[in-house]
Amino acid sequence: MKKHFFSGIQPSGRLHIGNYLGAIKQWIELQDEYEPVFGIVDYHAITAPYEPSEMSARILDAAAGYLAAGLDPDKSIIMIQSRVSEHTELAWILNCQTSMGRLSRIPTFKEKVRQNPGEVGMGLFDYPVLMAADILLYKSHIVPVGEDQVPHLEFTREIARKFNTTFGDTFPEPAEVLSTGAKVMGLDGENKMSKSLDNCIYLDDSDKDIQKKIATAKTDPARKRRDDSGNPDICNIYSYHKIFSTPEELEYCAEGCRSAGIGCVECKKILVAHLEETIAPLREKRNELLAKPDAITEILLAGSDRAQKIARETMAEVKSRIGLTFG
Ligand code: AQP
Repeated sequence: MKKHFFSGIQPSGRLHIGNYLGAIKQWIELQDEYEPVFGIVDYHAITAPYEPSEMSARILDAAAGYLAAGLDPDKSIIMIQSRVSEHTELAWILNCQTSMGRLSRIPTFKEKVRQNPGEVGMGLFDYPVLMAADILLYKSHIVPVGEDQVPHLEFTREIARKFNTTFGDTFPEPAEVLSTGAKVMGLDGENKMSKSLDNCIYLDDSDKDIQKKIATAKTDPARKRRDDSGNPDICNIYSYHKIFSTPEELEYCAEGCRSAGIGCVECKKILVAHLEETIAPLREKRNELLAKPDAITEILLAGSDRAQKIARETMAEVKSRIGLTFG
């Protein structure tokens, strides 16, 4: 029997290259070795303001993105979080083992408060506990995530340790698995690429969208004219080159920038070609899949049922450990 692990993405907007490089690309590499559970984590997506009438379409869209990128429903369990109520049930039990002080110190929470000072609900505060429940429910030993999620994994290990110490050995302490695109910066060059900040190259962007976005994206702010030399180390476009370009192109762009041998326009052109090459097949496959929404729905419902079988076993063990076994 292959081991399981859980990872997921919120249906809080269109998938972007940060989601792809930070998470999905690694998921595909791991689906032969494990039987992973990939969630569309809709309970997480309702922790920020959203439009209820759009949620089902967003879930379908996320699933089409997963499948287009290469997730295989015969190898991986692709599921919807809210269809497996054990996620929130375990979150409640873990809540009872969590201090408010610890949650308030998690950097992602502090960042969300900074971005939306008027919108701090309990759901947002409690987000890491639900995420810990998602992971521990499937007894994950590893979790492939982007760098932004590392503090949540640290918290998950702590809560697993605390539960094990208090009630007996139940959960493994999961380790994060980071990829080369572990932190993709947004087009603004200031924040990580994020659906809610709309600073993204999306996986369904057209070639034209990509060209337009990169043409207006910030570079080294000190390089004002073509003849100025620049510093690739502080250029956001160069940070994308590091992910997408060949070593020769990297050298060419870095050297050309420092010596003013090439301008930002040429440097961006090389990047655009790579982005188009990466995104076009994903976009086309996604559109094909979305033309048959019933087939996607079937995969999601079957995946949710498979996930629930595993989740129920864990919950039976958890309830027995904590003494909720009356009758
Ligand atoms: N910019 C990024 N670079 C690398 N990895 C990233 N991930 C997200 N942004 C980047 C990884 O994608 C997975 C799913 O993330 P999520 O959608 O559940 O939540 P998020 O990290 O909060 O993503 P967004 O786009 O920033 O969503 P919003 O704006 O709704 O909060 C995770 O593994 C994450 O590391």
